[in-house]
Amino acid sequence: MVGEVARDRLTLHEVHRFPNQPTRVLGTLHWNVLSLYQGVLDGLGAAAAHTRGSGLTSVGIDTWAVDYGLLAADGTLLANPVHYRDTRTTGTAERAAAALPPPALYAATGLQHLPFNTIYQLMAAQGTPALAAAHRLLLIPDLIAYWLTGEAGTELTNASTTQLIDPRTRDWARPVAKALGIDLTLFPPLRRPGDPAGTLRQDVLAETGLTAPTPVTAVGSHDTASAVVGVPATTPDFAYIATGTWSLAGLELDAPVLTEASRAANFTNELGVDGTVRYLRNIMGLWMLQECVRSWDARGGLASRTDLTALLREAAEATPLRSVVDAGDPAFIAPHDMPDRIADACRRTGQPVPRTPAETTRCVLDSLALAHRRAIEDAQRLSGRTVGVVHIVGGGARNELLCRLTADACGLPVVAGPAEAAALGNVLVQARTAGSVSGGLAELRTLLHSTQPLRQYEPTGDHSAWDRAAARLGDAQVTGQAT
Ligand code: LFR
Repeated sequence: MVGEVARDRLTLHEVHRFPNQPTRVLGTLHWNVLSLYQGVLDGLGAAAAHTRGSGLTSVGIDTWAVDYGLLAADGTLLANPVHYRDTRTTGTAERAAAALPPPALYAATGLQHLPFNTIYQLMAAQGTPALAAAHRLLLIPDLIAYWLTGEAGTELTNASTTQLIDPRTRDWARPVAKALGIDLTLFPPLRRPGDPAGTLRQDVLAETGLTAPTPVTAVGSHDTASAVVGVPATTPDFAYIATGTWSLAGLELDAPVLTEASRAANFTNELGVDGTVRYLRNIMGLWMLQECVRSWDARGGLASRTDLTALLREAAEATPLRSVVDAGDPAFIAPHDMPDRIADACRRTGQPVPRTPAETTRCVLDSLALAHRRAIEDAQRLSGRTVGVVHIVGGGARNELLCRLTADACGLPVVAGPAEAAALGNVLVQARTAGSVSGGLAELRTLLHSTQPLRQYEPTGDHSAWDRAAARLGDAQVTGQAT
């Protein structure tokens, strides 16, 4: 994505897009990290062509969180990074809890329990040859930045998802690492969004057609941190839902909430840009629908690819709230057989099993809207803040049915867009470092609001129908909490 930013102008051009296709090798799910890096190089080449020789002011990288590559002393990648949806972490949370009880872990890190948090991945990797040989650990965006520049750092917003950062000091939680046997010297020094992160190497310039010097700037390298910068809020009383593969629903706060009630509700205190805290909960998101579509396509063969537009139209006409599932349930994390897992969950909770793809789609979207509502209600209760508007950003902002159902479920107006909030938030932080724009997050958001197309949805319908649907799932829903 190439952004052009001035005081009163903000545009984004998609110059290249590439698939991210994980591969299972000997039973372990890996990222194809070199093919992703090739996609980045091709994208930089397309960006160079787009600017017709005038070059780029800066480059910034964001990706998903928690995953990492291990490097040898000479910088060689020792193994292909493992995908967080791999099940190698099964059982490590129990081992971690024996060394450090969950309440103490939460008090020190403020992170929600997700089975794939980096601490659990590192504990699962203990005793492996790759970890034994590792000289350095780089989170995925830091790994890409290292390959582009030759310089290594650990960007803070993404580091906060490792569960090795204290959100009060915004520095390493050394006692946590010690208790879990994790070697913090593997991580290069922390850097913050807006910090310089090197310049593109000669070979990268030669391959992409860019000119020297092209600086790399640290941004909110966790995609969700950049997406939250990209929320076009005009008032402070907003909640956000960054929807795509995941739905990350919550509030932007000045300080972490580390109470036991917050832990019980499995809320996270990930770090944001400009000293903020992203107080949110992970909800399965459109992954559930993407995986259903993958299963239906596989069953139907190439001849009968799912028509998503038609499917969403039929889902909009399907019976509302016929069955709902807990969209916070970690049972939905792993790939494969999603329609069957959804059917099982409906059966288990005594609800009708969806019979058609349209009914399953409606069940997924109703369930996501219900989980959105629960997260936003919990976030307000736990932080003592009140919300007047919900912003939906990310790819899900294009899904009108999801936006409408979320407005109805929350009983609040929803402002949808931009779909490319992460890319916009990334670019804005770079632009501020470069001096093209100035101000805090409020000023950056004013620019977003005045330049990006947005859609508003007012809540409609019978609000109590959502209460009744929530009651069918009971109190344990939508937390994914480990005790
Ligand atoms: C979204 C995201 C979430 C994180 C998950 C795994 O793309 O970054 O914020 O919890 O992916 O890394």
